[in-house]
Amino acid sequence: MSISSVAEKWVEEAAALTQPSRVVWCDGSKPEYDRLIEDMLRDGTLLPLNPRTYPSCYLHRSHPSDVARTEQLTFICSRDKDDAGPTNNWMAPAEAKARAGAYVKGAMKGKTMYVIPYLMGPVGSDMSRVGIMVTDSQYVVASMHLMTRVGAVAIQAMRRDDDFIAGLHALGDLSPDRRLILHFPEEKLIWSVGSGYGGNALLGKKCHALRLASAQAREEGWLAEHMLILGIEDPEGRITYVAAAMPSASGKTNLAMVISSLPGWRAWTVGDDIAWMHIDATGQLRAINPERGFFGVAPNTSPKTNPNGTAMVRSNTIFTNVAMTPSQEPWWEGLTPEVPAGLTDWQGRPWHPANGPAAHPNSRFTVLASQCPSIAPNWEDPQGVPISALIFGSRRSAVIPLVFEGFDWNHGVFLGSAMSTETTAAITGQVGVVRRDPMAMIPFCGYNMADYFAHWLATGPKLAKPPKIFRVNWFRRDADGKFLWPGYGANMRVLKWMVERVRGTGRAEETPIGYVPAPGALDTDGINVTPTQLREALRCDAGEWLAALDDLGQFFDGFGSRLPAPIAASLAETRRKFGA
Ligand code: OXD
Ligand code: MN
Repeated sequence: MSISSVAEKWVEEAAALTQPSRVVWCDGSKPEYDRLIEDMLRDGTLLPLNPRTYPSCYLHRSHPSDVARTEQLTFICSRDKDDAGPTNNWMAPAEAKARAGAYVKGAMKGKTMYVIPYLMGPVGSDMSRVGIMVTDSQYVVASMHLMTRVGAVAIQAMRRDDDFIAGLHALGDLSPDRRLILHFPEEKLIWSVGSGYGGNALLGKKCHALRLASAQAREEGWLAEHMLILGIEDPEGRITYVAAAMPSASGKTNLAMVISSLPGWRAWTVGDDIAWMHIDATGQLRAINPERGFFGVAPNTSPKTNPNGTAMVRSNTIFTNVAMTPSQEPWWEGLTPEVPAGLTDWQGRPWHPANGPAAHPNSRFTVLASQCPSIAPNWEDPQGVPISALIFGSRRSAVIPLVFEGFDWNHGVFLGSAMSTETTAAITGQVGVVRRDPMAMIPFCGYNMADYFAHWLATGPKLAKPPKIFRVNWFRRDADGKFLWPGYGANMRVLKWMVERVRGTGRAEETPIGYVPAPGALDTDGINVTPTQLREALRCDAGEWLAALDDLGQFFDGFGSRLPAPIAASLAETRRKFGA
C-alpha cells in the first residue's frame, strides 16, 4: 500500500501526540479482522455468542456511562462561530485543540495505535470519499471493518495527496468529564476522545459521512444527508428509488428493509442511514450509500417488525449492550413476545426488572450490509441510484399527518426545515421531548443550518426534474394514545402512493401544507385501518398548525438574517393559507 506523504505526516503527528508503543496500519483483510476478534475474546472486550445459532457473533459491553451519542460534548470548531450557527455547539479551533490535547496527550502510552484508511462509498465511484483515522480501540477497528471499506481501496481512491478526512480517536478514560467530539471542517479534521461508542467513535459514520461531509458537499456541490435509500419495485418490475430522512431510532432501518404487505410490491435496500447525493451530467439526482454495513438499534427489531433485519444478524455480527440468554444468544426487548428466563442484562448482571430493560434501549448490532436479504443487487453501483422522491419523516404523536407532498422543491425544502421530533434513546438525555430537527440533521449538520437550507434551495434549480418531496409521520396517535397507522409493512402503501404521484397517477387533495392523498387514493385493502382512523391520520388542523408555525417562527428567528428568504416566505404563506 503506498501512502501519500501528507497522510504519513499526519499519522506521525498523531503518534507524537498520543505516544503509542506500536503503530499498525490496517489492511482491511479477513485475517486482520479474525486476529482482532481473537484478541478481544482473550481480553474480554468481546464475549462469544452461541456458535451454533449465532455463528461468528459476539457481544461487547460498553462502559455504562458511554452508551449513546453525547451531543452536548460534540462541537463544530470553525474559525468563525457564525459558521457553526445557532444549532451547533461551537468551540474555537485553538481552544478545542488545547482542551482535547490535554486528554489525548500520551493517551496511547503502552498501547497500539491502529491506522485505518477507509473508503466511504462504493469502490470506483466518483462520489466516494476517503478517511484516515487512528484509534487505540480494537472494537472500533473491527467495527470500521464492517461499516466501511478499509485498506488499499481507500488509498487508491484519493484524488490528491491531501484528499482525506483525518480522524484522531482515543478512548481516554471514558469519563464524560473528559470526553470531546470535535469537528474542524476547515481542516477536514476530527478529534474524538473519551468515548468508545457508536457515533462518537466510529468516525466514518456521523463525524465524517455527515458532519464533515455536509460541509464538503456544500463546497463541492452535492448533498450529504441522514437518509436511507430504498428501491420500490412495482408488480411490473419497475423500480423507483427514494431517499428518506428520519431522526435516530425512528424506524429508518426498519423502513430500509421493509417487507411489503401489498401483494406484488417489494422493497430493495440500498442504505439505512446516510445518503450522499450528486447531480449527474443529465441533471438527475443520484445517491450512494457511503457505508458498508449497518449499525442498527436492536430493541424492537423482531421477526414481526423487521424480518430482514432479524435474519441478517444471525451470523458475523457484533452486538453491543444487548442482553444474553442462558444459551448465549443475544436478546433485546421486543425480539420475542416472551422474556426468556435467566437473562443476563446489558451490564452483565442477572436481569431484574427493577434494573430497567435487559438490553440498553440504544443497544446495537453491527453487520455487513451484504448480509441483508433485501439488499439491492446494485447497491454498490459506482453510479449510484437515480432518486425520484425525497421523504422527511419524524416522530410526532400529534399535528403532523401520516403523509403529504410539498408543492414544489422550495416548499419541500421548507417542509424539511420545519421538522420537529420526539427524542429517542440514540442520544443521552430525556426521551420523548419534542425538539426541532430540520431534515433529521440537527445533530449532524457540520455548518450553519441556515446556510444548509440555502444549499438545499440552490440544488433544486440544478436538477432537470427535481424529486418530489414528501413529509411522513408514522407515529400519530388518537385521543386514547393508540397509533393511528399500523406502520412497518403497511408503510409500503404510503410508498406506493408516492410512486403514483411521481408517475402522475396518484390522486391528491390540496391543503395549506401540501397535497394529501385523496379519499380512496391510499391503498388500505387488507390492513386493519378504519376510514375514521385514516381520516384522523391524514387530518390537518388549522389551530394545531398555527401554534406549530409560531414555534417554528421562533426557531427560525435564531438564524437572524442568514435565514434564506424562500424559507421565511413559505412560513408566511402557510400562515396566510390557514387564515392567519
Ligand atoms: C445512528 C444515529 O446511530 O442516528 O444512526 O444515532
Ligand atoms: Mn442515524
